[in-house]
Amino acid sequence: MSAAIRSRSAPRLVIGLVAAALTLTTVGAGTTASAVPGARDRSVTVTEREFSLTLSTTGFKPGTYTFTIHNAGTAPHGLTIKGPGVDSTSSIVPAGKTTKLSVTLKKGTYDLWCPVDNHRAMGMMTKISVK
Ligand SMILES: [Cu+2]
Repeated sequence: MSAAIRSRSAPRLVIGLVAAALTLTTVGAGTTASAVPGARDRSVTVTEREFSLTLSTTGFKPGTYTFTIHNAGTAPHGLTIKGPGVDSTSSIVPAGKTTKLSVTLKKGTYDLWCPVDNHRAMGMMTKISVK
């Protein structure tokens, strides 16, 4: 009987170790990708809370940007970007979580807002100018 119990718990330990190894591998791969020499780092962090959108960058040039949307509030939020050639909406982010949205910006003006309920009218909106 005791041998059966032991053999049942052993695979669980192995699965735990494999999961830990996979997590480390994923983190390592991400770090390597962003450190590729010559790659342009066009990333913007959007901090969202009730009820504001704050961008880490205000100067935009034409090109592809990855917006990292961090929900620092207590309600679910998201991000819509609309302007020349772009009409994209991120997934809705639960409180404390982060998601990403990549868009290619051209010269012009883009509106950014939270598409959840009436958050846009409550102040979760901003404009960016791409020059
Ligand atoms: Cu919102």
